[in-house]
Amino acid sequence: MAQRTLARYLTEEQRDKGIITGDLKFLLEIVSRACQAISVAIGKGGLGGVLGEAGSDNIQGEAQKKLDVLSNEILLEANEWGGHLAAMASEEMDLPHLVPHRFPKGEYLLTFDPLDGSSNIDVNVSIGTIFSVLKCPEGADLSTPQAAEAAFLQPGTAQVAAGYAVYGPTTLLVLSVGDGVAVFTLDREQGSFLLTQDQVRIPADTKEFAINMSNRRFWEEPVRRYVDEMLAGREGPLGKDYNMRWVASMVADVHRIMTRGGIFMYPLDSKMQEQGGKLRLMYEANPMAFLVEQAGGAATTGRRRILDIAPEKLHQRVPVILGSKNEVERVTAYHSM
Ligand code: AHM
Ligand code: MG
Repeated sequence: MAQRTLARYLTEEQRDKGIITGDLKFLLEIVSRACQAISVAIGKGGLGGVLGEAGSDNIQGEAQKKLDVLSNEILLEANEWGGHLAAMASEEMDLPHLVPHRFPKGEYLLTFDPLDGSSNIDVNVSIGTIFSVLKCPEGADLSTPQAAEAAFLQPGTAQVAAGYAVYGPTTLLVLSVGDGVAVFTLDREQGSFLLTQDQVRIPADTKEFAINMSNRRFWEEPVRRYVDEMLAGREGPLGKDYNMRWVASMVADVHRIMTRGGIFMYPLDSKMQEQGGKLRLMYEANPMAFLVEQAGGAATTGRRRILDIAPEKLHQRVPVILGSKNEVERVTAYHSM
């Protein structure tokens, strides 16, 4: 049987289920090409002069790495000419990027975190790209980048596709077009992503959690209670021993959960009370929540389902708790006691 490339998978989804359009297929194929280009740049490391600081700050005041800037440029350039997009928004850019006048415009909006896990770039640990696709509302004002922001402010339930690439020992593309989650592995010789797993399922129960424990003193009581119960192990109220993992690249931590279950938490803490959390709704929380739900897991802020949040601004941040359903439901319930 012929190996299923990403393009073939998308064509079959289009033909058999009718859930994606030709433009969406093209868009996802282009995004996957951009991820391949990012993977090549990352693979060169010190030889390609791509490591280290870029010497600039992004909109959130975070120092940009050279690879943050390069990955952002690769995604913008790959996507602006094809006629499938109305506009793009990125974690690394203050305002949306409009399709230049010289190119045709399409009906989709693309948001991305071009290089997630920036603190892991220079230490050769897995990093990734996260993306989300929305439909551009009819009649949206795209006359200026400022005006275009409103078109993006749609809840996560409106996503038509979401995915991430992990640049690890292998480069993977994990994708959902609203019909379960599929995993593609980059065949470097062939230069294409091949389907290696379809209909990923996250087990409802787990014995593994992921959280940055150094923030413990800043957490809210429900999260502290839940983590303390897990640490108490077999003798504690949960009656089992837990293992802990924290890569500090959301893509890698979420991918482990996709593979063998677990719970990931970047909860609200008193240090970032004002910002609303650490992770970004449009570039990180929504696409990951979409994928996790499509794989049978759950994703909340502790207080509500992430995908139901009506965004107020492009760079909004939210607390994130996601993964194995029963565990996410347990800690979410603690927030309402
Ligand atoms: P980034 O997009 O600037 O890389 O930040 C997001 C990352 C996530 O990938 C990860 O879960 C988190 O930040 C790690 O934060 P911390 O360094 O506080 O553990
Ligand atoms: Mg990120």
